[in-house]
Amino acid sequence: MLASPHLHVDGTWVAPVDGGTREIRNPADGTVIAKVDEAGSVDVARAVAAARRAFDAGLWSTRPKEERAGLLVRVAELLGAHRNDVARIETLDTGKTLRESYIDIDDVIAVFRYYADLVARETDRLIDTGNPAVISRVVHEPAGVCALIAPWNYPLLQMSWKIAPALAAGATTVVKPSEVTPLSTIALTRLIERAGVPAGVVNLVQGDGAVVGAALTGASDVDLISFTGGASTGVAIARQAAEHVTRVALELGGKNPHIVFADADHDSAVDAVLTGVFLHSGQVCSAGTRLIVHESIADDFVAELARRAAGIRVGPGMDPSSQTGPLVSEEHRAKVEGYVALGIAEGAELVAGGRHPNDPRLASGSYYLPTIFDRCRRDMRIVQEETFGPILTVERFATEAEAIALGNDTSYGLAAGVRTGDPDRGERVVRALRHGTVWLNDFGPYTPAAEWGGFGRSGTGRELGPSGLAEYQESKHIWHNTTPAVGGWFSAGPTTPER
Ligand code: TXE
Repeated sequence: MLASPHLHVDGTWVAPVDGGTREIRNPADGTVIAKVDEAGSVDVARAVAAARRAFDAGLWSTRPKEERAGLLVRVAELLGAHRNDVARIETLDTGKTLRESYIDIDDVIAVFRYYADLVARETDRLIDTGNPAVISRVVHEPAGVCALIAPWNYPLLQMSWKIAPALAAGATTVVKPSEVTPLSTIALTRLIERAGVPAGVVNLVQGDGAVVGAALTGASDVDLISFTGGASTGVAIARQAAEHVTRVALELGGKNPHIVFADADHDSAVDAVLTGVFLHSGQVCSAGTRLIVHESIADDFVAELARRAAGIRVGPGMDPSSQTGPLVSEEHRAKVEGYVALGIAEGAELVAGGRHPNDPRLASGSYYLPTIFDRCRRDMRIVQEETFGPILTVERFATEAEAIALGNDTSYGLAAGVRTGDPDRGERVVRALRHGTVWLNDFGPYTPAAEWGGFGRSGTGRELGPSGLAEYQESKHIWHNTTPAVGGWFSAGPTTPER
């Protein structure tokens, strides 16, 4: 599918020195779709050294911002020209529907264009010190060598949220996609190369987290790590980074509440709850996996959700009639099944799904039916832990204060949704929720211009928006005295009485 070799170091596609190869499977049917070269620790060291050399030589960091912006625009144009190929790759690799892959690519194009525009408009910050002889300004400089590590649920999108601002800032990078879904990142690296990025600015290594990821995040020449993935991996990376006082930005998922008040518009609320949790079979960090619904409407609301969930067409992502695809792998499906068994054991009431589809045509893929648990309690693990699968839990509330308390009762804090017909209540509740994104009468959309990231265990730092660029920059204060004169601190006579 994508010709080997698959490692990109110092502007050249190279075979691994001490790595191996991995079979990449299509989760829709288990077939092998590619054999990908994987790095060993020597390959990682070479990639980091190439990024270091490129950075220290100023190959990219010293280029005018207009030139950096121009490269990002060319990447956006190339992605547009190769939209069909890249969408196909993403669907075969992740299992998501082709329609979703097209949406991802269009979002990625928008992100490259956004950062091109943002960096082109960036100016120094002038500070009035009160001294007319001094020009004081804060300038932005690239953070240095950046290790960019992405997960498998939105491989192209999550990586682009990192690569686009890193390149805009003038940083150099070593990129590591998930070993489960490396293909679209290989394609993107080829397009960035074609767009004319200097050698050594974007280096690509493949491989598993324990070997390749850890070698990358432990490298002393890495100045910044940007990671999206599981919470326990994020903790391990932060610990490792502390050794070299490396900057770290973490996006670690969520357990996201969707609060529905009795005065919400019923049909759009049902629709939003279904889409919020079952899109991409729940493999979304901001999925609305916790329905918190007013007790007066809960029975009807849940019955309607269960009826609609049973009608969702699960199938191969390449089949246009599929509404959602398989889980990313057999291993991941086993984890999701474990959570369903746990929910039953904890006493939640299974009202939809809870099993593989019966359709024999889906038997060789890692499919799982949209699943709903009613009568859940906040102390259940199924309510507190990120299952990353198509599982909705339902809790009921009586008062607004209770809804807020439930919505904040999570160690995560990535995203939340609120549905109400009362604007005053809406404003009160969205302000009270401790989450990085809160949707009022909507669920899921984002814009490249607005920050994305989490409170609590959902991570540190922000992607997208101006903060997403600042993540890859250092601030430098330049104090310029235009009329230097003798200060006189030591040359004048004593200013205080002798002791
Ligand atoms: O993630 P990992 P996994 C959640 C979700 C899922 C769980 C585990 O709940 O079930 O995380 O998924 C690399 N040093 N999310 O196992 O292991 C790894 O190779 C450096 C939430 O896939 O965190 C991959 O490139 N790197 C999430 C990336 O980290 C390491 C999206 C993510 O892998 C490493 C996906 C190490 N020690 C899963 N170990 C979200 N926030 O959107 C692994 N990696």
